[in-house]
Amino acid sequence: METPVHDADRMRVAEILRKSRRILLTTHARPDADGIGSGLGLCLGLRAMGKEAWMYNPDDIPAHLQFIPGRQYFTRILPRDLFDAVVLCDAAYFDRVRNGFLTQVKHRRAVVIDHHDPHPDPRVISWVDQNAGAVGEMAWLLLKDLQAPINSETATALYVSLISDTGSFRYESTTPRSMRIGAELLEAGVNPWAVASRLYESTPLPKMKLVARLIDGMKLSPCGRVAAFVMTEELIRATGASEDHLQGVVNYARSIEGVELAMMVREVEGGSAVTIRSRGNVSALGFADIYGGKGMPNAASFHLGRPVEQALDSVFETALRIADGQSMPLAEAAE
Ligand SMILES: [Mn+2]
Repeated sequence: METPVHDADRMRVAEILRKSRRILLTTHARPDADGIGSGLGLCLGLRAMGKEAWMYNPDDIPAHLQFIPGRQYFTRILPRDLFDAVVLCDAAYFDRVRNGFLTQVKHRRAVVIDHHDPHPDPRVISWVDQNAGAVGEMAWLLLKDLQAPINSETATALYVSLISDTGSFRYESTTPRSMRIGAELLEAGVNPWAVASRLYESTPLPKMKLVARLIDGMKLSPCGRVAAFVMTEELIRATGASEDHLQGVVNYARSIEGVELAMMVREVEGGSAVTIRSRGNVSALGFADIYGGKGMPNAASFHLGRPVEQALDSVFETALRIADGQSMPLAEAAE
């Protein structure tokens, strides 16, 4: 549900954009589908209003997101012009774009549009809606406030943001509003299968080969609730996979029936990087916390100063204890 506070913040942001002529959109470094989709969607919508809008990020649009419309307005070179407004999408702090970003770009107003934690600094003009499944939802509402002409390209960019951050309307972040906005974006000309096939059914062959090898060599607990695999440099080389392809491979282990805690142990300099994914009552964050790691309830990570095989054995044992301790009460309660 939207609160009046959000409405006031949204109106304030809309007012700033209405008055701005040159606008620079941006998102956090190593951008994802929500940041790029909402940023380029806003960029296209604002351009349709006759404004001069650009999107900047120090990192390139990831290969699997290059199809998002509007990339002709994306730049990795920090523009030197003066902007009436700089707008950060999908992050609270401008330093997440790059260190000192706000001091490096000439601007009159700085604006944050985000759906994470409320912005701690009241002096920053921010609209934060934690109930938004994706920032693309917020961008859509904003463009409607501004009565921006919205064509199928703008709608497609926003739709990419929406289905990515809601897991195609599967995650708990999905609300009736997410689905209503999804419907409106389809009415504005989005081809849902064209987008879904680019996002979810275009896995590069090396990645598929990598996943096959990993699942084949995966360690699975007798109870079937804990799964773990080791990612070595040799395996990456042997399958021809690239860094991009490692994104999300741990989710394949979590997606196996019965698995509640999945781990990827990767060979890195000085030891192992452990990535955790969980579901149900098992907390990935609680697990990572034991090792001084960080993350979100169902996705966390930490570093361990041991070689991968040793690290795997050690975390596997801990994982079994955690899965036992945290899942049984839920299972009992369900009976
Ligand atoms: Mn997001």
